[in-house]
Amino acid sequence: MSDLAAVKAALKVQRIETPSWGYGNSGTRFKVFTQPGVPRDPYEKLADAAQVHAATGVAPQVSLHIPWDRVDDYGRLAQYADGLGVRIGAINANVFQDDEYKLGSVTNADSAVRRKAVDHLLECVDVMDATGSRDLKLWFSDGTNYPGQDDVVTRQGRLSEALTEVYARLGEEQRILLEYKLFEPAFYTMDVPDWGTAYAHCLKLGHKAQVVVDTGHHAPGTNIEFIVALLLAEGRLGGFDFNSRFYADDDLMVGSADPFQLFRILHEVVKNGGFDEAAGVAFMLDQCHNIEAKIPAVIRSVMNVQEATAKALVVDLDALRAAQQAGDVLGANAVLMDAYNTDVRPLLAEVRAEQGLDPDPVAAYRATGWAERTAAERVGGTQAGWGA
Ligand code: AFD
Ligand code: MN
Repeated sequence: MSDLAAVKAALKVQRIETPSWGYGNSGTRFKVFTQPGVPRDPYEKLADAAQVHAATGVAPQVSLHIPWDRVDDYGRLAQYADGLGVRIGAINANVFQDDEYKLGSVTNADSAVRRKAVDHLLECVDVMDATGSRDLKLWFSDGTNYPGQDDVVTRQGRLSEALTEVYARLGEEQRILLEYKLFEPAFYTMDVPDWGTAYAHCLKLGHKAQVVVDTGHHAPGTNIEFIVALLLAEGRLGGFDFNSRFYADDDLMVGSADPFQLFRILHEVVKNGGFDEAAGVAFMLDQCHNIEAKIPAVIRSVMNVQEATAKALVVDLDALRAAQQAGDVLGANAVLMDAYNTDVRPLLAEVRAEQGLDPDPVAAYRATGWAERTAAERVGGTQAGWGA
């Protein structure tokens, strides 16, 4: 049986990164519903993220998205974050919103467009130098909508050329996290559609290139934990973009649609050493809150990742391996289900109390009056959203 003291110790050092864009207005292609108190600049986004860390104790890092979070002085922004008790995490490039990128960015047939895109990626590495970020997260919306539109292999060559130039720019401790997505916004082919394509490019680039698994980026029914286990075994799991989906890339609160899948993913992480700091796995959220209040929704996501992690940590791995070795199908499944069916909320309440935190992070946040204060103070200016 797992050593509860070790489980609690592991839960106390867990680090979950929240997305700056999760605090701004967001929506679907049909409508973006604005909310009162939404941040108007990266400083206010960091202030909101700091509320999540204050309530949960495990969310000290915040991903930025450039140009949505562009500022004149990134060193000053990093210092401001430090003053809030948080720090800047991954830098997300954005080569999916400029008009020139309609037919692709780094895989566009027009070399001038490719140059513009690569220059942006290089600008993001400059930002990393200024903020002390380790990770450059690259997601490309590049792809085609119709058979015949462009050549798959030619586009892979353009992608490889761009990635090679950016990889050469990285510092020793910096990484490229290459994120794949099977569908959307391109409807026929995405240029980085699956883990195999991302993995192949990372192998070509070198050890500082790793794969990001966004849990909303697969065909329905995909066994994501299989991909996670294999990438971990190969030393190529750079991190996660956790979110939840019922049908598409819904970017809902983590674990809200399928907590069992989230548990299975974290079981593979724990079992395969992905939870160890040395593994360098970035546990990031990538979600948007279209109708629900943003900060409580991010807190709930962090709590759901904590609960799935706690369940994964209480799996009796010795008993599991013994049953697997013996070919005891039902016994092995029962060991795993025992852990999944364990109510870990009392354990997490103890962990939070031992950290000097309220056992109920959402209630603790609501009691701060932050929502009311920011709704009253953040008047005027332009609320942050996908365009800002
Ligand atoms: C969109 C993309 C992808 C990316 C995120 C941040 O689908 O998940 O990680 O934007 O750029 O959600
Ligand atoms: Mn993502």
